[in-house]
Amino acid sequence: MKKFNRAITYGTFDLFHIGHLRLLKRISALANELYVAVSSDEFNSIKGKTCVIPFEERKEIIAALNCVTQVIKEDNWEQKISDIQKYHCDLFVMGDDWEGKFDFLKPYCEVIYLPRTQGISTTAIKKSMKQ
Ligand code: C2G
Repeated sequence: MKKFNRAITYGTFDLFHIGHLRLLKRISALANELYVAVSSDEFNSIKGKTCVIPFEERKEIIAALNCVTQVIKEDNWEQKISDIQKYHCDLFVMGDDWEGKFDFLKPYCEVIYLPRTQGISTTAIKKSMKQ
């Protein structure tokens, strides 16, 4: 048995890379199940991000991972509390570029921020694609 039953995490996961994978694998080591909320294309434009890979393909990639139990859609900033309650999550995890930003979830579940994988980012990949 792992420390937690069901973890949830949120992200765009555009141009899926080793930093995304390492985060998801580390979360799955903490919980029996891992739910991943993938940002919709519409929500990404609200986040000020333009995606290279459309939502349906980003969702398909995440859903194919052994360590992922379920993929849901992230449509807005406000859905986290209701998601955590709806899916009975006892753990919320994000990379530490979000350190402290989701502490309002602490009354509902454990909140953990894990160190990001250094040296890789979707932005860097996009830049190298342009050259
Ligand atoms: N990440 C990481 N290491 C990297 C790059 C990303 O650990 N080198 C983590 C981020 O910290 C995040 C997750 O991978 O927890 C997904 O990153 P993004 O796709 O960039 O997601 P983001 O735009 O941060 O969206 O409501 C929350 C937002 O949807 C998060």
